[in-house]
Amino acid sequence: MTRPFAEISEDLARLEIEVPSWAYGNSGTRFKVFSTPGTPRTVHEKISDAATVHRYTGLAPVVALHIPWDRVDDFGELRRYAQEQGVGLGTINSNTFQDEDYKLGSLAHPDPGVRRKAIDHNLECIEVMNQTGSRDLKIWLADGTNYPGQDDMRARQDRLAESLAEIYARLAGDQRLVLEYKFFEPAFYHTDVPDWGTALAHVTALGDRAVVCLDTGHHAPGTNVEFIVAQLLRLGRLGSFDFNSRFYADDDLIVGAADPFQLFRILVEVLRGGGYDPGSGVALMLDQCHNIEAKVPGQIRSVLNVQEMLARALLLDTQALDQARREGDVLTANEIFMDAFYTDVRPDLAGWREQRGLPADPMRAYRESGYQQRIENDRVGGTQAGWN
Ligand code: PSV
Ligand code: MN
Repeated sequence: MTRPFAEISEDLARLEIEVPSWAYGNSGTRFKVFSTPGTPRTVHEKISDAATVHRYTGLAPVVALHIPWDRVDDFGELRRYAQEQGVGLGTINSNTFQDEDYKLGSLAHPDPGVRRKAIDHNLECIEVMNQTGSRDLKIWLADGTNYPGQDDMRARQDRLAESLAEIYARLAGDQRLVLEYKFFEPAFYHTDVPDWGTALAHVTALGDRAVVCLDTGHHAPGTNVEFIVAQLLRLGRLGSFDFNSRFYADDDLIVGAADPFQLFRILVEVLRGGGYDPGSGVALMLDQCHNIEAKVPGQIRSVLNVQEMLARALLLDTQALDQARREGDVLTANEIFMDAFYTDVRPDLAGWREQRGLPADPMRAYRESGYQQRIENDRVGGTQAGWN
């Protein structure tokens, strides 16, 4: 028992996914960063690839940038270039985890000089946002400690709060500070923003324009992530997702690859909590790396996976579900939920795409387009983009 596909057609058309520029560059595990033929050498080439994903799917109109990986002299020009390619520039991700100075942390570092440097980097990112027209500054911190006694965890929270307050004060208009949590890595004994509760405490102290980013790979195994989604939406503090898939840790695999059912459950809660309503402010972003697969089709697969699970979540017969719940009919409620998940929406989605002038099978259309061969032939020489 599900809603008919025709009923969800218009809602599906609102889906906009923000793709990460770094998904198109070489990135990787701690062991080996493999290079792929055709990998972009410049930010412009990353944006062309992202625009290609959008052209074949209609799903990815915005590209998130990471500073300094995507630093250019003229962000106004980059913005215009992106527009010409048919995409916009989205979230600016700051990076205070790759400089020697940040060995013992950044915004929570015991040395005020290092904290200053990390704050200034985030202020520079706000300046970038002013030029790119981006709404969100996303902060993920590698801050934490490896050994008990290494630093005063409580003092680190105070320093972090102070640093964040200075950054937040610089935001203007509708700009937002989005704080991302992660329960471990690269710090292993404790991280300074390990969980949604800590992130929530910090953003609440900052003000209305501070919200939380939920990276699906940043929880302990077995965590009920959709509960966190429900709670943050309920409190009006879910700012964005970093979607990806994990088997063991922060694996950064293609979203929906490891556990499509979890993605479905998350999207059900997003719908339930108004996170997909127009103007909700929840950015559906990917945070992935493609280490052994080709990157552009890897991103196409990713956005299609989100679309498929969103379609299934939209098909959920919430009226029938409410009734079963009111009647305390546990098994019927579960059956209605599973009916939506088990519905194969692929044929309907193929028709839906064709009606909108998109390829019915974007993966195949990309394979047959020659784009991959073209970038592999053209992009020789120069340095492939990566994590440095
Ligand atoms: C940290 O693991 C993280 O999830 C943050 O979002 C970083 O910005 C990103 O990965 C880099 O890929
Ligand atoms: Mn992330």
